[in-house]
Amino acid sequence: MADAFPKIKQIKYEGPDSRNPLSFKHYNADEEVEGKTMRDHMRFASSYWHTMRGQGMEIFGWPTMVRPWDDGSNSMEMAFRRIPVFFEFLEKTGIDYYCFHDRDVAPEGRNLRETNRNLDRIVKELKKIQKNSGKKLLWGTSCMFLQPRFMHGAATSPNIEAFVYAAAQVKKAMEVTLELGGEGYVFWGGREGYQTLLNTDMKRELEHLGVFMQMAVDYRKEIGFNGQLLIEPKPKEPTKHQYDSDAAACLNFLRQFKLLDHFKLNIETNHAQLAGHTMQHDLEVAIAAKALGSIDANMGDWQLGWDTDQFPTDLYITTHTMLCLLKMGGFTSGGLNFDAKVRRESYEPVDMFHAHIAGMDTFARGLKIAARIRKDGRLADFVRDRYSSWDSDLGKKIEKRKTSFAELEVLALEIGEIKTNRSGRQEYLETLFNEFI
Ligand code: XUL
Ligand code: CO
Repeated sequence: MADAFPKIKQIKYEGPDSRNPLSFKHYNADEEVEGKTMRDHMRFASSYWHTMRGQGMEIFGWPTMVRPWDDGSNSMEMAFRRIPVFFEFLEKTGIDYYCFHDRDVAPEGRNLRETNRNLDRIVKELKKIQKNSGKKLLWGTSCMFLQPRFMHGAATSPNIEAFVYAAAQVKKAMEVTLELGGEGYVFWGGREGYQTLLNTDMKRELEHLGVFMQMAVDYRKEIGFNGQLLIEPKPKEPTKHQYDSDAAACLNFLRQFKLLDHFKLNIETNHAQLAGHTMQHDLEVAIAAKALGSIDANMGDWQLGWDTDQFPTDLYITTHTMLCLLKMGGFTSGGLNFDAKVRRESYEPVDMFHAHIAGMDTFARGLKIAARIRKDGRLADFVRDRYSSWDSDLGKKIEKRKTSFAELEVLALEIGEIKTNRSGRQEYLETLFNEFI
């Protein structure tokens, strides 16, 4: 184990009254909520790209986060040196899982063969340290958006060579995910979209994406990878329109290409917001289709129109998220991955701890609040009661489509003007929700 954070001890649960900033006030891993430990509810993961590769760089500013263990280079030597630092971090925060892109953990070589060799050497090391630490891979993915060869997209590029390269890259990334016992494999459509329709054949690009995903399904079967395949919606950035724009668009794509049985969705808070939705909206869409697989936990800023990937500290969002998860019955292979980065100004290594503690505590509170809302029952009762007219014989008849427009017309004439509408009580329900926050 490295000693990159010599002044920081294991983060412990000290309860809400603790004044120690490096402690959990609400996340108590072994505490049970609705018959399951918090650890098992959350299945927290840290993302390698932000935690280990984030440097606080943006278009107006150079890196601010010059880590004491990192020389900022993309060498193999650095790739090896980061691994024990990351696992020390996971150990000290009590986070059980991690996620990575192929290129986060190992640099590209002079050609694909050398790149794959680099990755193999690093994966060997990751496998060893996973075994010794008990930490696990939640999901792997491939980075097909940084390198200039993917400037026009990967599977949706007008250049067939980009498609070919992407196929080889995903093949390898799926193999290493299997090798590391990953519980899932994520496709986030890095540049699968367009900048202008003037140069774009949308129909053709989507068909290529469909074929690409079908080949991924084939390869998953071929290598005996039992992890869950996931698509992560996002409406824009880096391209102006990303094809996987939101949960509904992804489900439609999966249905069109007969992929629904093979994929679930990885819903990210900030992406749902960029799509003009709430996180709760996209979760409900995914859950209704039995397709919620995993969550990228972060939050955006309503004043900014881009993906700020902030650590989740908004109790309303985490409470709604946990309400959705409890309703669904919890994760099977998914988890809460902090696809989140510390602000550029929070440049000290200790901020990595503050940030993850903040996210974990905010989710733990969200879980406890959600469980109390469910136990109280008033919210669920209200919703159930709101639809009670449908619990009638007529309701069953319509829901089972045992009736017709003509039959309903006769009824409508009998009913006359509707006098049975009831208030939606939004303001009352918002106050009720607040009672628990
Ligand atoms: C980008 C994003 C990605 C995916 C993995 O906005 O969320 O980091 O989670 O490729
Ligand atoms: Co993400």
